[in-house]
Amino acid sequence: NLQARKEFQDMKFGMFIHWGVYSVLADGEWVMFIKKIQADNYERLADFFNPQDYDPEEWVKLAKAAGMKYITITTRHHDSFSMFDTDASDFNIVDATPYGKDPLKALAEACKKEGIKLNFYYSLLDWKREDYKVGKKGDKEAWEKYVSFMKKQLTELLTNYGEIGMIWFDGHWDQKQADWKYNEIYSLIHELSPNTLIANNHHIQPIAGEDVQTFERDLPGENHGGYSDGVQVSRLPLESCATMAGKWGYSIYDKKFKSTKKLIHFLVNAAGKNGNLLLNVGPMPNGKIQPEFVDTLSEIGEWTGTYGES
Ligand code: FUL
Repeated sequence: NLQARKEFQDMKFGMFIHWGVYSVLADGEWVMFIKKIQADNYERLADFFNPQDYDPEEWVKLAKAAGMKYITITTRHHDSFSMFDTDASDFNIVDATPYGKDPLKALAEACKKEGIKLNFYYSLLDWKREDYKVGKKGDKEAWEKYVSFMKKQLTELLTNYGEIGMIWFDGHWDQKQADWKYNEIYSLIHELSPNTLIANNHHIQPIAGEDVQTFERDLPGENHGGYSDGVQVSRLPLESCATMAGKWGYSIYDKKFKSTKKLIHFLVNAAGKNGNLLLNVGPMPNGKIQPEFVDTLSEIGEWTGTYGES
């Protein structure tokens, strides 16, 4: 969809949001893997996830004031926890937490109201599901089951939240040889929602059906993040994603805050390559964005307000 691609390319600056049940442990979004937490123990975290101070309107206004035009939020990360109302898995924020509400619904409404595009991050890799675990060892039936689980969730995500700008896949690199059935998955997305773009953080050359080429912690054509080795810049719209400190998910240990100046340079350098910058925040388990990020985003907003196009 050329028009939607062009609109995306013109947006230049977006907010990435990594928020999930891992936020409760305040040690980044990889905590389950790094600390080797067993699935049944990890499940208990859901009991403590109650983001009572979550106010999506506040997030959207913060993004807007920073000069951002879109938001890309994690709907389900590698830990398998769904941040939305889903019939495909019980391990989700509505059924498994005291909060019991769908934060994406409220975010979609706030975005619509404020004229901000909403995109969904979706993990291909799953650390918890049996069908993924068994499937990746070669059990075709289990793999088939996992793929249909993903299709079911993607169908929900593309039918229950209004028009979604993009599905942003991640985790391909866990199973480079696997048959991810991109043909089927991408056609499903295009059928359900012709204007929804597809990006995949697979760290390889774009595959048929993709609309945007994404670079993790990198400017297009560079390999500072170590994920883009040998990846050539394509003719698709480009997007770089970056953190404001070190981790993507909220961490109380992560104090390597990047300066406003550094982040503005990154934005300008990305724009200079006609790419977008997707700058990440990892909200706290109570639903608030930490003050350091709020301050830096406000300062970036002063700059974009002066030098950016409105
Ligand atoms: C990576 C993931 O493993 C990180 O947790 C994060 O989501 C980043 C944007 O992509 O591949």
